[in-house]
Formats: sequence, structure tokens, C-alpha cells
Amino acid sequence: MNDKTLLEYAGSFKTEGAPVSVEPLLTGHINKTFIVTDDTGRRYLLQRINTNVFKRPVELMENIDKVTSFLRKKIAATGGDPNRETLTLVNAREGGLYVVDSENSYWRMYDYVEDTITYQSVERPELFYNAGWSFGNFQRLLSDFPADTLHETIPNFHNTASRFNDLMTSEKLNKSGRAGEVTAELNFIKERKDVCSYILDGIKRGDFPLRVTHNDTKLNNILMDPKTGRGVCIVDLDTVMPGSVLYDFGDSIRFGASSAAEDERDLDKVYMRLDLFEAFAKGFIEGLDGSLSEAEIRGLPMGAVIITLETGIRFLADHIDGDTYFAIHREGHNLDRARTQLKLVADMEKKMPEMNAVVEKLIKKFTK
Ligand code: GN1
Ligand code: MG
Repeated sequence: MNDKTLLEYAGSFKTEGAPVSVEPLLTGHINKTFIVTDDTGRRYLLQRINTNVFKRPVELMENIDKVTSFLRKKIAATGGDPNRETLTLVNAREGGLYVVDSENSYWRMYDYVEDTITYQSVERPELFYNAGWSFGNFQRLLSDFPADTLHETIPNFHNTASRFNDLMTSEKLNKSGRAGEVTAELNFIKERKDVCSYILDGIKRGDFPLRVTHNDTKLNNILMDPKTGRGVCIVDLDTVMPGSVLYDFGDSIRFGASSAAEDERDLDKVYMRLDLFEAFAKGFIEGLDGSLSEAEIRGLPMGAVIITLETGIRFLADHIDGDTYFAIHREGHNLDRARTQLKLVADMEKKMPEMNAVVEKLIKKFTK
């Protein structure tokens, strides 16, 4: 972070008053995030973009600017409050939407959306129904966004087959010397090589049309109203790109329908909750105003399996590579994360008949 203090970075943006404090916010595995308060009491989010992960930060910021401006207009046109229901970027004092430091790191600032809360997990299905509605609604709002104007911020982000190949390369290179200790996990994944192309094949066949998707639909990427339990604002727009509806659905289920935290060490505590699966599926399809095809709805359970497997693959590859991608907070953190994902995959495979029954019910309800 070199020459400037965090307060000086905060001061590079057009805040209302002068920044007086900067506190780190310790969620998210990629960017560094801080809460800034100015002398009028207003709060902001200051973020340092991880350029090891997002190699084209200028294009990334262009995407976010376009997407938030588009959402702002749509929300205002339907009587919503754009200052709360989408993110608002704060301009840099020298112009533009970001500041570059001497280490070529990119910084940006958003208004803080007050009176909202994020959940790492939910007990009650109603809350998860609301989360599903919010992510479905986000996709619905972007359904007529000109997708060809978006940059691909991370190429092949949800290309599960190429993630599988990357893991095989990691095993071969064995940079950390840990590959020999994770044979069981590697074998579990290798046995599932063929399903890695499930979503890609569906896209090629035309069963899963490309839409503008969020691609990182963790429960904690929704700011929720603690009083009503409803979603207010979808955040973390760094990976908004064309994709399949199965990506967003699958990623939500792998994180939010899990009975335990993503890094739980006691695997007996880790399984997928069917009640949460059902609640989210219903909310998601309703948020999309029932606009999914039968093939898409029928693909949702496999979407959950694939994205969970893919995330397990990514955590395991990073463990073998020596933890260079995801931030870790303890020794073996990425391996712990990989193991929960693989445990969830095994549990979802067992529960496939029940998940299929849930979506068949929804197909009857939502398709003509
Ligand atoms: C990362 O930064 P965060 O926590 O929102 C990752 C996602 C993973 C997730 C796993 C750009 O998301 O793809 O699913 O960790 N984001 C990126 O928790 O790689
Ligand atoms: Mg993210």
C-alpha cells in the first residue's frame, strides 16, 4: 500500500466531507475492502481491486459503470430508490471512477448502503426465498442489457472443464509439494471429469441461452433489510458477464443452502438443505418472473452440483499452487474449503431425486 495512508486514498474520492476513519471489512476472498466515514457521518466502501485476479481493471470498471447506470435508470423508472437498490460509484477527485497508486493498484469507492445487513448463512427458508427472488430479479432487470458491450473480466470464469484442466496442471507442477497429500480429493474430482462439461454442452445445444449473469451469487453479496428480511441491493459486480442461469443458481445453492460454513472443518456438519434448495428455487424463478425455459429449470439441480464441484476444484488447485489466488486466514484454509465443497457434491448427488422432484413441481407451476 506503499506511499499513501488509507485515509489519503479515501481522500482521493469526492466524499461529501473529509474522511476521518477507515476500518477494514474482512469478507470476500479477493479484493480488500474498507469502510470509510467522513466528518459529516456519511459512510463509503473503499476497495482495492485485486489485479492479480482482475487483470484488466479499466475494463472491469467500465462494466460496473455501465451495469450500475443501466440498473439505476430501470429502478428509477419503476418507482424504486436507485440510491439503495443498486451500487453508486463515487467519482475520483482527479476525474474518472478509480485511482491508481504507485504499485499500479486500482482503488474505487462506493456509497455505503445504510440500514442493511449481510448474512453468511440462513436458518429460515423464507429469508433464502427472498435471497433467491433478489438474484432472480437482478437477472430480470438485466435481461435487456446489451450483453455484447460487456468485457469478459475473467475469461472462462465458469468454464468448469477448463477449471478441471487447470487442476490437472496444478497437480503436475505441484508448486507447493502438497499434491501427494490430496490424492483422495483429486480422485473424487477425476471420477467426475465427464460432468464438468454439462453446462457448456447445454449452452452449445441452445438449452441454456446466454444471459447477463452475476456469476458470484454468494448469499453475502445481497444487502438485506434486517426489518423486512427482503433483499435491497446486489453487490460485488466484478464478474457480471454473459453466462447461464445455472451459474447463478448453482453458486447460490452451494453457498447458501449448505448447512455449514464454506470452511467448516467437521465434514459431518456439512450437507445441502433441501428445504433451503426449494425455497431459493421458488424465489429465484419468481424473481425472474417465470421467464425460464423448462430445460433451464430442469437443469438447476445439476447447475448446483457443477458449480459446487467447480468451486471445490478451484480451492484445491489453489491449495496445490500454494494459496496464490484466494485469501487464506489459516494454514490449509483452501483445502478445508475444497473439502466442504466436495462433501456437498456427494450429498447433492444423493439428493438428486428430491431436487428433481422440486423442480418438476416448479415447472408445472411456472411454464405454460
Ligand atoms: C470469490 O471474493 P468473493 O468472496 O466474493 C470468488 C468466487 C468464489 C468465491 C468462493 C472473482 O468470491 O468465484 O465462488 O470466492 N471470486 C472470484 O467463496 O474469483
Ligand atoms: Mg466476489
